[in-house]
Amino acid sequence: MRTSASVLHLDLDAFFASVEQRDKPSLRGKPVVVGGVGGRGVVATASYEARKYGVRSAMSTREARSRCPHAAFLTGRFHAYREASAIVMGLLRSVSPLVEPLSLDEAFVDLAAADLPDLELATCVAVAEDLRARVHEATGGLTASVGLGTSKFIAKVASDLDKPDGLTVVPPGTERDLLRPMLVTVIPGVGPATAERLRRAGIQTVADLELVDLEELVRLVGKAHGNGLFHLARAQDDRLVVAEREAKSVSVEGTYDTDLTDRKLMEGLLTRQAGEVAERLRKHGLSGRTVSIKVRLHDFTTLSRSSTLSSPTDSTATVARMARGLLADLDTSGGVRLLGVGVSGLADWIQEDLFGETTEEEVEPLPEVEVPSSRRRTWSPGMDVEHTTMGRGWVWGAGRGVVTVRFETAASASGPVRSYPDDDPELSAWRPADPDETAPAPPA
Ligand code: DCP
Ligand code: MG
Repeated sequence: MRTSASVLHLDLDAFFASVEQRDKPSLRGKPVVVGGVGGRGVVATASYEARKYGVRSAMSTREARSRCPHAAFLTGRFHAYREASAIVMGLLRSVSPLVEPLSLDEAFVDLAAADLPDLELATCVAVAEDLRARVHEATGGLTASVGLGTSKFIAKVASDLDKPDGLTVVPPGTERDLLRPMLVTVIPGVGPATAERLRRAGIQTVADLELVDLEELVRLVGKAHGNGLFHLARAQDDRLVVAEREAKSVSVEGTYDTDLTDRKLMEGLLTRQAGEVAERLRKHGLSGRTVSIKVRLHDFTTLSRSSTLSSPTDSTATVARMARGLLADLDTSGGVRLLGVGVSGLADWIQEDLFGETTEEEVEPLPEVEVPSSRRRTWSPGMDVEHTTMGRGWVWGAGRGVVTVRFETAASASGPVRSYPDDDPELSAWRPADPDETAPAPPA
């Protein structure tokens, strides 16, 4: 165990929503909900103004609308999130070579690998405060919350304690006092099912958990996890901050004797393969952010496509949905000989539930990924548009043949609203110069 609070965890506040408020001045200080806006959509995140009304990640958008009807409901703009993320990760890497991103908006930084005079508490705190200020500056106003501690576990717990825009330092030696009153769910890997199993055994807080000996714990939650739980309950965590993970992936493929032409069948096969991949991920306690498919055509040309989530998944439903979405963009009319599904960008720090017991129900509300399709011309609320004379703006709403746009950008003041026929040739979707939402993977 370290003796200095040199593990830093940084997590941006209400990330997607904050990026929307930055780029849409009229929404600053207002409730904003980002997620699926359709009938069965799910909230990806809500601004802190919307959280006051009880809107939460993974809640159905329907529920969110009833709790906070006056919020702006927007679909995601992943290009903007990726761009902000890259700026932040770049800043972190300027502090230390050891930066381990966990998702688009959070990362560990190992200050012990940074070029610092010492690792005294005051030194680490100064680095953290400076970093927070620089993130704010470099991203055009996003705020980050930071935790400092002697391990990944403690740093991550700490960054959550004073959100938004806060810094929490856990001085070496005070870790166990901090954890004791907390619910067991604070421990990475303790999801709803494990928490319930522990609760039935009368264990609700970390303090309760500390009283359970290893043997009993193994009996309760199994050998592999009992061990981890035993140590984490005592704040014993010596996992390293790792900059580059080994390129790992889990994939499944099948070859077919006859050329497949039925799309429904192909989708069914991909769904089944996604199930096998997700099962293997869960079995090994892994999750991954990048889902890819491999398709070999009748003429044996092989195509690969991939798409990346904002946070890792091990859910059959999510992997299957993404795989089917990727297939939708390919021309398979000539027939298909091979289909495969893979997940890469693997992490062993699963945000949902380390014990691989999350039900599909619980995993389903993961980030809704919009598989981009260049052929569609739909106006989703929040998307970037450009008008030949009015310039840049965003879709405020659309329906009944009309699209309403607010003309403003991060750099402008709150701007005017105009409506147009939804096929107005003067209006077009706006994309940054380097979009690449779905970069084709190198040929397999
Ligand atoms: N996200 C998502 N679906 C979820 C959870 C998160 O799409 N179920 C996305 C949206 C978030 C981003 O990931 O903006 C970062 O996730 P966080 O858990 O860090 O949540 P926020 O940054 O939104 O809020 P907080 O201030 O609590 O960190
Ligand atoms: Mg965050």
